[in-house]
Amino acid sequence: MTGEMWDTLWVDVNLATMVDGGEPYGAVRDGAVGISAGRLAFVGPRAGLPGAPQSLAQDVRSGRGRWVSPGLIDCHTHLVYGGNRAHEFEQRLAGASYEEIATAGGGILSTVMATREATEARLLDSALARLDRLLAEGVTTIEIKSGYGLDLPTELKMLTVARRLAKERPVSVRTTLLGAHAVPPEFVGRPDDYIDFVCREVIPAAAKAGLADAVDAFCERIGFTPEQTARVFDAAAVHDLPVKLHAEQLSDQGGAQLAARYGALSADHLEYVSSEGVEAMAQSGTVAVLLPGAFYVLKETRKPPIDAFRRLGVPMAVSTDCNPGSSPVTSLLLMVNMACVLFGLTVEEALAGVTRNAARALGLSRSRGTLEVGKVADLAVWNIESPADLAYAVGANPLHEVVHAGKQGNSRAPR
Ligand code: DI6
Ligand code: FE
Repeated sequence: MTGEMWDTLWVDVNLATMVDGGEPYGAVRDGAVGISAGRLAFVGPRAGLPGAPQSLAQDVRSGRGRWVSPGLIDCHTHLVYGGNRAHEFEQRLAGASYEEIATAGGGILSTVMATREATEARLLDSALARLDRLLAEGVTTIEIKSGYGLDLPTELKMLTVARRLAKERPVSVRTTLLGAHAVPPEFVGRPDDYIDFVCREVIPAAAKAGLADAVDAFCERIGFTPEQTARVFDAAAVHDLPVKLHAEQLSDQGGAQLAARYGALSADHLEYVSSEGVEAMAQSGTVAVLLPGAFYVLKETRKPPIDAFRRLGVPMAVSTDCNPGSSPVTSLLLMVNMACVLFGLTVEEALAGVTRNAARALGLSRSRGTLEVGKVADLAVWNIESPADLAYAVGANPLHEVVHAGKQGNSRAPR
């Protein structure tokens, strides 16, 4: 080959490129993937390679017929937090509701106390344990929210820990400031004053420190009103930060319409979204992030309107919502299964939900989410017969190895 050789060339692999519009899963049988300087330099059938493999790359690897997909993307997590809320799980099993526990001062606020007390080192350690479980299943990009500090130092501490995780492990981290998650004890009965504080102090400080890639809020009876949420979004816009929203998880607040009006990257949960909300999201191209773990753990019975999303072309993503209250989940593949079984997604839709559409929910469509030339070389290599195995085999982990930005990440089995 003339010019530079690629760093790595994978052959004898089947590709689930997850590129939309062609074969199911964007599949390419007997494919090849070339990697150069951390980016994808070739993606296609082996027969389309511009020369003999050995002439193309320093390092030629056989996948031995395995499947390669984009690295998985967990686009909605609260991975960094202190404490544990197993006792609330027991209370809910005994009949208490999530909202009752929150109103009585438990719920999010109990995690706020534990997170304020925890040192940065301790938060890092506990988050790493959870992160490692996600990475072991092929995750290469994760979004992590703040929201358990609700004061300036702790919100910044959480975001700092989230950024540090990307230095400790082969993973890309996107941080989201969720200052408007709940009203902290210092502002009880004064939610508007708390929103002022978030807008005037927390968002500017996080933006100035480069600690936030996006801003989120919890628009809910036990969270904030659409008006309060709009003020948070206005403050985010001042700092050019994209927005996302916890919308319509427990009740319909019109949050989806609000998110759409602000061109939000995503609206998340959406069990109670109205048809107006779905239409607004379709117009604005806002991704619907589905969180079957929270639906399952809270024994929710109302499902997000999957048919309406499909009909109107609202892109659907799927995520763990990893958090200590409503979704203590550290398996993205389990969420893929649950999105199919509980919500009725096809396997292809669910896998698009943890790749292509998850990238879009993070504003990363140009660099991640599919196997396409020019994108970051984030790959998951699987011991499976077909992509459907990833949704079908509950509790199995067929990951063989991971490549993050062109470099071999954690592998489960020796090659
Ligand atoms: N919705 C959720 O699912 C998480 N936050 C939110 O607004 C749960 C947070 C928690 O219960 O700790
Ligand atoms: Fe959440």
